[in-house]
Amino acid sequence: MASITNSTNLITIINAFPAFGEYKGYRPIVEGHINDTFIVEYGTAEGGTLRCLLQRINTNVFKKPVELMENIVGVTAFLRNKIKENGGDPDRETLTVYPTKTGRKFFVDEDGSCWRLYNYVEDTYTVNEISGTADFKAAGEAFGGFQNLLADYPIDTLFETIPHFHDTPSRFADFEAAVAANVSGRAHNAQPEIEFCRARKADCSVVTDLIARGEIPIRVTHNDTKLNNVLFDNATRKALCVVDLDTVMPGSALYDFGDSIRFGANTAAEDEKDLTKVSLSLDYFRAFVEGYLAAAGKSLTEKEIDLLPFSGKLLTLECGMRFLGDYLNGDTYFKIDYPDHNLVRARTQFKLVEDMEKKMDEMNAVVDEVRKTL
Ligand code: GN1
Ligand code: MG
Repeated sequence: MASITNSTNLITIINAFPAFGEYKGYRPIVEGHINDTFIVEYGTAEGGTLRCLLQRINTNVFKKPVELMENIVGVTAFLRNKIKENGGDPDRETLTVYPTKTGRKFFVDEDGSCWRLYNYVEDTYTVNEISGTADFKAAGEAFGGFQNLLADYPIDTLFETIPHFHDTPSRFADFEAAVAANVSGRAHNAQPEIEFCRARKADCSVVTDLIARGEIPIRVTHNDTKLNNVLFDNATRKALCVVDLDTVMPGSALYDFGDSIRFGANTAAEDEKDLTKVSLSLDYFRAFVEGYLAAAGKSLTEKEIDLLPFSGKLLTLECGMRFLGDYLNGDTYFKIDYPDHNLVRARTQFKLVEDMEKKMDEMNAVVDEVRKTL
């Protein structure tokens, strides 16, 4: 893997893109479990600073960077037009991909690493843990709105850049393969967690079976709807822009809804070690349902709305299985900060699944109340 701290390399990469003023420098930002991200600064003729976001695409995870960038350029251009039509500000409400000097959508360096450059949306913040229902309702509006704006996107032009990304039975099979191979030799540390997943095998196929039977539709979905993939506006405190478009693919709206709940309606962080702090907040759940359904509701079917609470549980279980599988595989996929990080993340997910199971009737009641107001 290329050294990302080697400044000569990075300057070469920065130089592959047009300069937006006088080059001032770059700095890494720690964000996400997958890609490497840097902020690049330019001095403008007016004496200000213009910043861009430079990212190395993790091609171990994203094995089809050409298709991935085709998807992102297509979707952001489409969103740009819609935002303009709706009287919004396309420079702040969607990402923009800046091509290289030779007009390519990304730059391949001498090590084969793929780099892309985005606009940096100024005067925004991200939220990692909810501190009130307003932010989470706003995130619901943002992801619901994203769904709604892309409802008439030509889905046939989208590439499935990571096949079976939210195909939970396929994730279950990967997890069983990780247990069987036990490459890290750590399976004995995770017996209760392994049994937890196995006891829920039947849940895994609920959504994929409905898709296969044509009972729920395939849509253009984001597929990684963590709360911290929404930029909030410093001035208005409102959700402004949905980011991290790497996994925009054909999928189910249930994947987007469910993954948002997994991350944002948890009363603790995704990797909280103290499991007594982990639970599903019904208030946060209600806030997200309100925001999401207000923005996307009319484009969803009754069947999809019926399944929203279950999708929260399903996506939490799926993510937990992925963390656990990575722990057993020796931490080859998600970035970790310490040796047991993936096991800790898996335990957090399973504690949350358990709590959602206890609260499923209440979650269903919330959705039934909110849908009546649509
Ligand atoms: C990864 O790194 P980030 O935040 O973009 C992962 C998601 C997981 C998430 C868990 C491409 O997302 O699927 O839900 O970690 N992205 C990919 O925090 O695998
Ligand atoms: Mg991501």
